[in-house]
Amino acid sequence: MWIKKTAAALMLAAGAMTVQAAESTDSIRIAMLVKSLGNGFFEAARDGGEEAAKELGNVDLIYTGPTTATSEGQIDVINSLISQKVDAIVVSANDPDALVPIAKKAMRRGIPVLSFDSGISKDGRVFHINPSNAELIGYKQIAMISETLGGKGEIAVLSATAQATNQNIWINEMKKTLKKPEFSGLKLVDVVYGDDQSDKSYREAVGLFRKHPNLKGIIAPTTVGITAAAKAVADQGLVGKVYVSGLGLPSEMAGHVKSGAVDTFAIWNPIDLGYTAVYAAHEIVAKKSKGEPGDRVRIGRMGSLKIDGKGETAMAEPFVFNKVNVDNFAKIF
Ligand code: RAM
Repeated sequence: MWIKKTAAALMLAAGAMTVQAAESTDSIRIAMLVKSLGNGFFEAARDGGEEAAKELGNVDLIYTGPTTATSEGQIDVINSLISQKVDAIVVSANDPDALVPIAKKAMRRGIPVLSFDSGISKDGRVFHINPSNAELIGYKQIAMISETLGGKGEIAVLSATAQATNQNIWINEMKKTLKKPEFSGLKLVDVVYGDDQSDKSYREAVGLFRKHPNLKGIIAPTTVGITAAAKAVADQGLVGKVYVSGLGLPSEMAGHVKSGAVDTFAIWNPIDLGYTAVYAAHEIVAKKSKGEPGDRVRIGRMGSLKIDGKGETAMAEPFVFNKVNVDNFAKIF
């Protein structure tokens, strides 16, 4: 910071034209475009992004997203970010393919697009940051509900939107996991979508109870869906009869673990994920890495990311929460 300011002061002495150049290269504007606003998971990712921006010193973070989780809404936002001439976009995509043309347009204009959390297909981004290995995320969710239910019973999935890249990949992995002999006692009877809206997710959960009277478990691979489903279980007097598991934030789930609607759930650190996405975007804008397959991208306190042959990278393992540890983490995210 001191060096940068001194350099700017020296340039100021040298003349007005140099000052303009110094100003335009001074701050890097990185937009974090999330699936939808009002989602605690992305607010934690934003906090991580802000931490990275502060640490890097020359980054301004623009946190943005549509009000509902649609690709149309995200396309409008990207159009406006292109007109604002931001320096980079990190996006959690509502659809793998629908965003490709607009993301390509941004990249043609010199704005690198990275996806994180929920990916854009290969042609629409420099690389994608997975929070964790998809197979493991799918496996963990089946293993958690299986343990709670003693390996037996009807289960359903309450997902986010029907087009969400990340949830669809995880559901696919869950279906593969269910074919393993150790999970043969579990029967997947339905997959429904709450669109990452609390009220719709709640209604879908209640609909599952009505449609499947023998339902024993709901897996919600979304932080919005899991809280809504847990609330529905408690409200309908189903604690002890139907268990909810999946991916949730300890801060939103602690009460539901205590009510008994939830035995275990998992997640990775959303603050670290947001920090990583913004840090990595900075490295690309600053031309410290091209982000090509095989490259390693530096990410500050998180170490580095290695980009694989498909232009993707994965972070840590999902962490499992229960009544013993949930309160400790609830203070963090
Ligand atoms: C919701 C979103 C997000 C997902 C988490 C687990 O907040 O759908 O994309 O990663 O849940």
